[in-house]
Amino acid sequence: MIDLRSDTVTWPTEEMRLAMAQAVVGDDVYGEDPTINRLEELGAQKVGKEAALFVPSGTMSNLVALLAHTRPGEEIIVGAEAHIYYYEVGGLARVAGVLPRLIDDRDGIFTAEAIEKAFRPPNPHFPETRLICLENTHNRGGGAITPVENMREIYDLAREHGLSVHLDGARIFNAAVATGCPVTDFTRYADSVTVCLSKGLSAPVGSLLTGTRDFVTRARKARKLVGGGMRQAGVLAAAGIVALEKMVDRLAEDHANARHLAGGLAVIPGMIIDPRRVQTNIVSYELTSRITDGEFLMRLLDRGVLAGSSAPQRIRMVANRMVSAADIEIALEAVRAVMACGS
Ligand code: TLP
Repeated sequence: MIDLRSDTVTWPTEEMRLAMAQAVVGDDVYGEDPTINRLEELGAQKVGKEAALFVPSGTMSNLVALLAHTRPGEEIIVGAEAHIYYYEVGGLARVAGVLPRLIDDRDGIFTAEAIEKAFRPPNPHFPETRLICLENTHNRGGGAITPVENMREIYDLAREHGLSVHLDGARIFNAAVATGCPVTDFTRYADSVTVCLSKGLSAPVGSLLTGTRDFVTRARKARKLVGGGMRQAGVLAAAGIVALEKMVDRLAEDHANARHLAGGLAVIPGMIIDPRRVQTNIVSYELTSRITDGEFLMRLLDRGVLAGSSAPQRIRMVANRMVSAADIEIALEAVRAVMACGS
């Protein structure tokens, strides 16, 4: 099976499994798991922040960030297509109790101009705006990268207005590898950053929430509140250390495979895709022929290829370590065959 549904499908490497088996552990709620402590130090250092917190998932990392930055009833500025708003079960409203003020992030790129328009003047009718949430790379925006320059402008704007910035950097290492910029060029323009270890970096579980020491202390308490205080989770953190140390540079292979896939798809009739917009590992395209997304996915599955749909007639394929360049050719052949008999 060629699994292009997500980069979350990646299995841990042999080196990760070995590190997991040998991990020295302790009770992390007491702060006594040496492997988690090492991962948190390493993560903070890689992202250029004072501290980091190991959490089970990207969703929990973002939720804990909201809990640590805001109080119930406050407002956050967030993209209408952002993972925090779109895919996190409404945790922002249900658990953090914040009000989302939505901006248009359809193309996956944030600008200071769009964010500034969302600001409201002081007025007794309005909630207090506290936080700007960004996502880089942008999942529903097809893996788009918000350039460092935009991040800087948004951060300056946030500072001017006394707001904080949270970056959902689930795939921030993809942005760094694709642009050739150090990851800290992006992360310096956010007060807190979520980094996922279990996507392209192939760890089986886990994310890091990074920020100042003070912020991470508050986040640690919020993590406990939502049940994310793990005990001997050093067995998981061990894989995360391998992910950060060994798996970042190879993301370039996923990007090359995604580009190749996009180029191949662009010449197949019945779909709209602009390969120039494929900057990282996510390939998103629209079916314009009669075949529905559901039928398309089912027929691809019959040919041994798994993909996903992110909206009606919109297909998502994500290059990942489990899929080789040769597999991409096979996937393209399968798409050609499905479109030839299905359009
Ligand atoms: N994204 C998943 C699905 O939830 C859609 C995927 O397959 O891409 N931020 C971003 C930008 C993400 O893409 C995801 C996962 C998360 C946060 C949440 O991470 P997890 O799955 O660890 O909770």
